[in-house]
Amino acid sequence: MTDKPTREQWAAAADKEVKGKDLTWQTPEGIAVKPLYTAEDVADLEPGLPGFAPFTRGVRASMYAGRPWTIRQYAGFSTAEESNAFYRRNLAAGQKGLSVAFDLATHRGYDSDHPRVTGDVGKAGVAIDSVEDMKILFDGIPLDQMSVSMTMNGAVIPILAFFIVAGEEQGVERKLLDGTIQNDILKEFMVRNTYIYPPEPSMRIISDIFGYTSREMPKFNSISISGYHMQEAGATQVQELAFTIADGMEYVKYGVNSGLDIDKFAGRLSFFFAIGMNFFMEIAKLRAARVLWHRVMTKLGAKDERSKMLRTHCQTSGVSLTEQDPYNNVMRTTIEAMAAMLGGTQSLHTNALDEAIALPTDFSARIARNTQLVIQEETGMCNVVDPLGGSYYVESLTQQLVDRAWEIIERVEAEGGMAKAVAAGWPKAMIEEAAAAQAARVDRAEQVIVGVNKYRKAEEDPIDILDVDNVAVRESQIARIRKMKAARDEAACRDALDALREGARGDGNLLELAVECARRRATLGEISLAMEDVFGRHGTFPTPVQGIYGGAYIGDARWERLKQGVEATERRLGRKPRMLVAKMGQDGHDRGANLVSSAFGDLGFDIVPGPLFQTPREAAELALAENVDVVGASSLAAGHKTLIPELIGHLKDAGRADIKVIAGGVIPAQDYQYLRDAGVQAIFGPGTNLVNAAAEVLVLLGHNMPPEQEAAE
Ligand code: MLC
Ligand code: 5AD
Repeated sequence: MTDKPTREQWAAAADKEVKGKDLTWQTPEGIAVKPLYTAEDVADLEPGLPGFAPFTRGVRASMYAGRPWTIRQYAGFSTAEESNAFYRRNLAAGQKGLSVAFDLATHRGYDSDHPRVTGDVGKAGVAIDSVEDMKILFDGIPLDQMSVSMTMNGAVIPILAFFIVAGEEQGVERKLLDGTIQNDILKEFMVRNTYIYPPEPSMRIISDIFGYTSREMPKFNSISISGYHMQEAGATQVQELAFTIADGMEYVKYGVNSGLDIDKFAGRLSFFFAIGMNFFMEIAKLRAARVLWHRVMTKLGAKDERSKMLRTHCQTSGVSLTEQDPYNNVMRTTIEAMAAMLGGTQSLHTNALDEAIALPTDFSARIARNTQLVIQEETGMCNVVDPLGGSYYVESLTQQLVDRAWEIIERVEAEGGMAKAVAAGWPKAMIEEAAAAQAARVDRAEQVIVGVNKYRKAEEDPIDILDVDNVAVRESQIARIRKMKAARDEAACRDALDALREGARGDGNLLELAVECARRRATLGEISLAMEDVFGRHGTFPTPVQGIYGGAYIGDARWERLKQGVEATERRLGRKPRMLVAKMGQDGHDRGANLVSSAFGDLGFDIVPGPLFQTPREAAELALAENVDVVGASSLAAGHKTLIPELIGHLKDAGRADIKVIAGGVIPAQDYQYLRDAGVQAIFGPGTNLVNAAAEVLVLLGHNMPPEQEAAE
């Protein structure tokens, strides 16, 4: 009998094969992943059994063998009628739960007739102005039988009130309403930006919802504590994990401080994570999240095991998908969906292949949904609980993620909790630094994106995409608002709104008061405004990170030439070339804008980072006041065809047609000519290399760039 080979012998053999090359992989979260894991790596680790604390292996004993995860596709666009029809088609084809995407006007508490939202109505989600719209949205969908998730954070009070009243008017008792409201404001201040009120009253709203739902809606998940948007904004998995768990802790503390018994509401807290392309890391992340939540809830004094059980929804990663060669996105989503289920998610959304450029069509939504159906019904993957349990690598990664996330959670706690950390701004800065570092890795092709920075096609084949006519949607919404207002009992509606305003001043339960407003046919804008009268509206200014993107290019010959180009332009202009990075409409997706500001700033441009949510007129006024040479309009929520031409019109009216306007973001190729005809001088879609973009802008500014130097490398 020969002796078993040792780890040392393996190392020697591997070393020989690769001639001594170091095979350790340094992940973006700073974890050194070795090429081999063995029993030695997990000697002290015992993951336990599924359905038992600390739930490393899953929250149910039987997991998918007993019941597969919920196929819950996030969707919404145009009017309530159109979204309702889309939901019904999807349910008929195998989807199991609903998940509502609202438009940005709704998110930010504006009715469709508000002048600030002309570009946003019905675009990134469905327009909901009142309980009448909500009733249409769920027409023919019994709310006591279908679980419904609603992604709403800013205007959470009116939306939840409309939902409750829509149920009431369907004949469904509140106690039977099943679903989830996102209701996670901390990550809005950090990364997603659809807040309305300042932090303090926003946190009160959450406690009020915990209070109301724990009393009245025992089946309803009162929050979906979300790391998804952190990863989308560029967070590493460790950051996503740590800040999400820390957010959860903060909500629990607020709930307890508002007088609630922890075990009365904690069992209905739920979570939401992104699942990106780092396959094993994502699986380990979900396992680690459960361990961490069990740990913190025990610390916070929960007794009931259900309070310590982390149940989660997952969505495959939007940012991992590409405009280029879009069918690759089907494979990416499949891999991510597998990671989500191997990690033990309770509910899953799989993105559509046209994600990088538009909302799903029936065609792309079918493939996305079928991705889950194929995994559930064809592969046998659901028959064994936590099939990766005991994998040396996965168990070891799980523990490393727990440890690293715990370090960040301890820092948050030492500094007084997540609300304070968010106010201080360091989690956001940390995420933006990770985003800038990642952008540089991708632009330098150190991180491969197939079809974008490697194996790129010479010619892209256009795909059919969904286009929403927001002018028509807005008109029909306005007509419905008018009709409803004409028919309502005006005095009763005003009384209900006054009571809400008073409740906001005092300590009335805001949701309870808003339910009465909804019954009285108050609109979303009116309910929001009643609270805004007391709480005010919150605004922030971006602070782009410096030196991270440029730092990755130190010593790079082309980067140096571009810097010289910026300097030459500066000499010619008598000052640094100045660019306003503008965000117009209610589109709060600021990752792209922040990256452009960082990269261009590092190259020597003078950047004016525009505030979020400007109207085209406000953006034009800022451009004039700051005397910029270029306005870069970043658009990710489909408002570009309305907002950018309007901006150009204002600049022209002011006699400053010389200011160059460029556009970037989620802009389908189909719209390029329309924008060019409107005067847009350059368009940068998803997957743009920022160095190439800067070169193009310098040429626009009249810099004479030797062409052979500026061909994209
Ligand atoms: C589950 N059940 C089982 C079982 N598995 N029973 C026996 N044996 C098993 N193996 C039971 C559960 O106990 C539960 O009942 C019921 O079945 C439903 O299962 P669930 O696991 O709770 O699933 P679900 O209802 O789908 O709830 C999942 C959730 C929830 C808890 C994560 O919060 C949710 O659906 N979240 C979705 C969030 C979402 O869609 N967000 C979209 C964000 S998009 P009981 O009675 O115990 O409840 C976004 C993008 C943007 O945010 O715009 O930025
Ligand atoms: N319909 C479907 N998916 C949507 N997403 C955003 N809005 C919608 C919508 N209306 C998805 C995208 C994005 C993530 C935040 O949610 O995948 O990345």
